[in-house]
Amino acid sequence: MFSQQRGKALLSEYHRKKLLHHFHCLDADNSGYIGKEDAEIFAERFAKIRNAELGSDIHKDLLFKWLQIWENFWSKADVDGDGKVSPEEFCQGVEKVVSNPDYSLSQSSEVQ
Ligand SMILES: [Ca+2]
Repeated sequence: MFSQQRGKALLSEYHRKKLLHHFHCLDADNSGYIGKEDAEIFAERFAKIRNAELGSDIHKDLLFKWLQIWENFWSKADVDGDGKVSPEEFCQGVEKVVSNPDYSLSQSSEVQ
């Protein structure tokens, strides 16, 4: 779980804007939050790209994968546990990963 980390701005304004752009791309239903339903929408979109019927094996497989992404990545930034990730939580979650030396993401050195 991510814990709150206030008063520590590791990300520049530039990176924050980039992150918020990513956030809005992931907010598929434009609710202002990233949630499980956005993962479901992505699964539908990807199924359509592959001309797969909703409910087909391809769609089910995509849905499973997108829900895994939600469970294993996006939902980790849900600090207050309301089941959705706000833009602020999203930025804080990324800051947390970037500032954690135990994470060895290949791009982490660029974001400093
Ligand atoms: Ca939340």
